[in-house]
Parts: sequence; C-alpha cells; structure tokens
Amino acid sequence: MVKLTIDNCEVMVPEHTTILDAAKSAGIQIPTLCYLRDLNEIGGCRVCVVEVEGCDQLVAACNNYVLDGMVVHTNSPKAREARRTNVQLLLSQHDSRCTSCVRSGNCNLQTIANDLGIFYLPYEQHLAREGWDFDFPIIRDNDKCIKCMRCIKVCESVQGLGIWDLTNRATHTAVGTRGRAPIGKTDCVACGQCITHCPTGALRERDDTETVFDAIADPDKIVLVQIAPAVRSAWGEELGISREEATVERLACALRRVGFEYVFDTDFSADLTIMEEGSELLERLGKAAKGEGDSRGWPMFTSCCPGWVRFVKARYPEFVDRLSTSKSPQQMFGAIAKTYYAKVLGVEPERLFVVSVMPCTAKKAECALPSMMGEDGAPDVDVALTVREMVRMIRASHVSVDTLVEEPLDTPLGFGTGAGVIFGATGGVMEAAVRSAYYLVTGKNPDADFFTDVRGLEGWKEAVADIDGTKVRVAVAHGLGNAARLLDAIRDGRVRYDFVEVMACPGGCVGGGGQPIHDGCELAAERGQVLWSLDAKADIRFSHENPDVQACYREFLGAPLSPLAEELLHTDHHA
Ligand code: HC1
Ligand code: SF4
Repeated sequence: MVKLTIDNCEVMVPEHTTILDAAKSAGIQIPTLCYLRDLNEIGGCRVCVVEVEGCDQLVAACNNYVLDGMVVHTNSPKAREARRTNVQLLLSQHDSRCTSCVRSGNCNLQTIANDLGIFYLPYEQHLAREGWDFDFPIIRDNDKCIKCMRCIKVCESVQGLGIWDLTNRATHTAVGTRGRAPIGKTDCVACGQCITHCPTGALRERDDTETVFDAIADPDKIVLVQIAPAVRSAWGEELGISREEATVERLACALRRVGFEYVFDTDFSADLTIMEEGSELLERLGKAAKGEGDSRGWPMFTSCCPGWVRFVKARYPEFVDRLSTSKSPQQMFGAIAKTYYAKVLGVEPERLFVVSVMPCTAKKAECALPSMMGEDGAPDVDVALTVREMVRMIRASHVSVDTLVEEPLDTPLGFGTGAGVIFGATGGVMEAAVRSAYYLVTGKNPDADFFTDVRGLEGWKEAVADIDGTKVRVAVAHGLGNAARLLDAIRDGRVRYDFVEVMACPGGCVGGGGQPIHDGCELAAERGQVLWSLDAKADIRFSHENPDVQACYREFLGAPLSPLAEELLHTDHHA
C-alpha cells in the first residue's frame, strides 16, 4: 500500500493507483475531459492537472501514479489557474453557443467551465467551420471538438474500425475521417459509439424528430411507434425516472401524449424473428445432416444488428452469404405493420407512418436501405429515432413525467415474450433462439433457463447447446473488435461454429450508440440486468408461444419461411 496526502487528507491506496483514483477514494473528484478508463489515458486535455509538492511542473492526475509520502494539492491556486487557462484555451476553438447544442445540460466541458467560473472568453476564437454530409446518421461538428481523442480511441480499440484520425498539424490540428474521406465513403458502420463517448456535442445523431412531429400533425397519416427491447432499460435515465418506474407501459403513456396513435413493441417482432431465423437455421442444419449441399458456408450469423451487418459487408464481404436472411425485428415490424396491420385496421398501407424508437444510430441507415422497402417502394419503417431523440420529443411535447401512468400497449403487435425482451442484451438472441429451436425440434419446451451459457459480458463467448441430443456449436460476440477476432478465427479454421450472434455495441443494444449519455460511465451491465429480470418475471418466455405471433402466422403469413414470410420478412444482403 502507498500512503500519501491529498488536499490535507491522508489516503492509503494500493501501488500503481493513479492520483485521480486515489483522490476519488477520498471523495475528491478531480475534473477530467479526455480521460476514459482503460481506453484513453493520454492526459491530453490537461484539465486534471494537480500540484505535487517538490515537483516544478503540474502533473496530470489521470496517468500519473501515487508515490509513498506524496503531497498533492488538487485545487491550489497554481493548479486552478492552469486548469482555468487550459479550459479557456479549449474554448477558444470551441463553438460555445450552448443554447443550440444537443449536449447542453449534459456536457462535461460546459460543467467544468462553469465550475471554474469561466464567464467570459479571453482568447480570440478560431472555429473550424468544416462541411459535413448531414444525411448520414452520424454528424460531426468540429467547431465543438476539443481533440480529446476519445472518438478515435473507441472506434479503433473497441470497434476495430479506425474511422477517425488526427488531421492537420499544430494549431490547425483537428479530428476527421482517416484520409479525409466523406463519412459515407468510409467503413463507418454508424454504431454511434463515438457519439456516446464524446464529452461535448462534437458528435451527434442526425435529428429526425421534426419529420416525426410533421407526420403526427398530418391528418392523413396514422402514426405508429415501436419500442425496441433495450429502450425499456434506459429511457427514464435522462428524464430522472428510476429504473423501477420507467416501465414500457409508462413509456406508452408518454408516447401517446406526444401524439402517436398506436404504441407497439419491437419485442413482438423479435419473437417473429426467432421463428424465422430459428427455422432458417434448422432447415440449413437439416440439409447439412442429410449431406445436401449448402453453398453459403458455416456458421450462420444473426443479422438483426445493422452495425454488424454493415461491418460484414465492409470488412468481411466473403461472409455476407452466411448472414441470416431474416430481417431485423425493427424491419419485420415495419413490414408486418404495413401489410397485416393495415388489413386489421382496414386502411390503405400508404396512410401508415411507422416510427421506431431504438437504442441505436445504425437503425437510421438500416431503414433507409433499398432492400428494406415494400413492393410499392415505400420503406417498411419511415423513421428510426434514438432514445435521446425520443426524450427530446417527450420534453418538447410538454409531458410532465411525474403524471405518467402505466398504460397497456396496443394489440396485436404490442406483446412480446421474455425471449423477445432479452434481444437487447448480448447473448439474448442466441438464448431466445435456442429455447425455440428446442421446441421446433422436439415438439416440447425445455426449461426456459436450460441454456444460459452465453450470458455475461465476456467479449467472445462460446458454448454447445444440446437440443435433445443434437449438439449445436454457438458463439456470441459484442463490440466489433471482438467480432473481428472471431471472424479471423473462423476464416483461419481455428474455430468452428453452427450459429453465431454478433451485436456491434459493447453489451449489446443496452450499450447502444443511441442510448442516453452519461459521460465516462458504462451502464450496459446494469441495463442488461433490467432485461434479464423482465424475462425471468415474464408469463411467457418462449417466442413460439407468443399468441400474437401465432395469430399472425395463422391469419396472414401461413408458416415460418412460407412464400409470404420470405417476401416480407427476409432480405438479400447483396441488394
Ligand atoms: Fe436491438 Fe433488435 S435487439 S438490434 O439491439 O434485434 O437497436 O433493443 O431493436 O431490430 O428486437 C436495437 C435493441 C432492436 C432489432 C430487436
Ligand atoms: Fe466508428 Fe461507430 Fe463512430 Fe462510425 S459510428 S466512426 S464506426 S465509432
């Protein structure tokens, strides 16, 4: 152990503890901007500088370690003055019009500047004034970039993509796409991880809220909204509602007050996805067992995460054929809404305007794919909103959250099973699929918890699911860096699997790039627990037992993989 003094407090911490963590253990919160634990510990922003007795220079607390007998002052005049100057210099290259910034009120730079009493900017401002493709789901505004490098690091180290890089030199240093390519021409998969790891408003999603408000105001349109599984784990965070209170039924109430006519659940179509994807897997395994050829190759990969699908197309095109042809639950919902549900309502499909609320930014790109349009050329899903956009709409609609009550979702697309809920956490799609595969093979249900081997946050998990004697080799990865390692191992013949689930974001959709932002905090594990416990409490925990899914097959689709199901619920990833 090391004994030191920080701001007149005696502190005992293990060796190799940073000054930042040592201070934290004594209840002293040193401000940081660029720091991200284990990811970005470069000491670049110089906001965490502290004075150490005996040292001529101030030191960064985030990447300097404690020494026995050290005496640290985190808020001495010298440290405070340097911190203030450093923040003022950052602001000299920062568009500080906070009122028109999406991160106003949730910006670490804003908070630190305020706490330091910076109420005027002494240095002349130089802004970048760069252009951007505002149609892309990820928007970069370099006037707000403080060059903390977090986006570079998360994209490179966690997602293995390396889209961002430093551009220019000296005072003109900026962050942009590597080689300054237009963002749409890079391999960016639009996962949004750079957004949720940005400390300011330099990165944000394309805002589609006005399009939705316009649709709601249009008397000719019937506006439906679907709520993705992982949204229920996090939507209350920005609104100050506890996890217990922030139920999907309360969210239904909020969305109706915003003006949505029907509120449905993507869990419904997650169950539908299991029926289609599970049947596809079993059909392919059956053919393989009979020795019938299959040119697509193994394993079969899940295809519900659009960031992952874009990643395969961009970086591993030889594996595109191995993606399940099943559309994602978001897209299946839209396709069913504009056909089956239009019939239930007895209205022309053109009148339906389908919105989805997703924990994801890549869903915006997915719903715009040419392969995700109906026969008439209209999109299955008209607009995909992130949770952050949805929260802005709730606020803009003057909904007072303490008056929200639990309201049932609409039927028949508003019911999902426990298996549908866990889609939002890494391993959940696999677990849901194995539960129903067991039934489809044997005609009887296993215990709902018979296969839990791929739960947990390890980056790459593998297991063998025993389906009544048939061994199915499965793997689960989350975070595209982990996915790349897994794909390389498959390509090199080091591992062999039958079925693989990949989610682009760490933790799965609960850690999605469209979720509420809490600077420097990873909440995927906590949010995932919400979904696992909703599943444990659910009355129905098997996708094939979803009565609304059963009715949809009985009344409309026929059976999984029927010609109509193929037409509406499957896609060609090459298209
Ligand atoms: Fe997801 Fe999915 S789980 S991809 O993370 O398969 O976004 O929540 O909606 O479509 O169901 C996201 C979540 C989501 C789809 C489902
Ligand atoms: Fe990288 Fe994802 Fe950001 Fe694109 S959206 S730059 S892939 S982190």
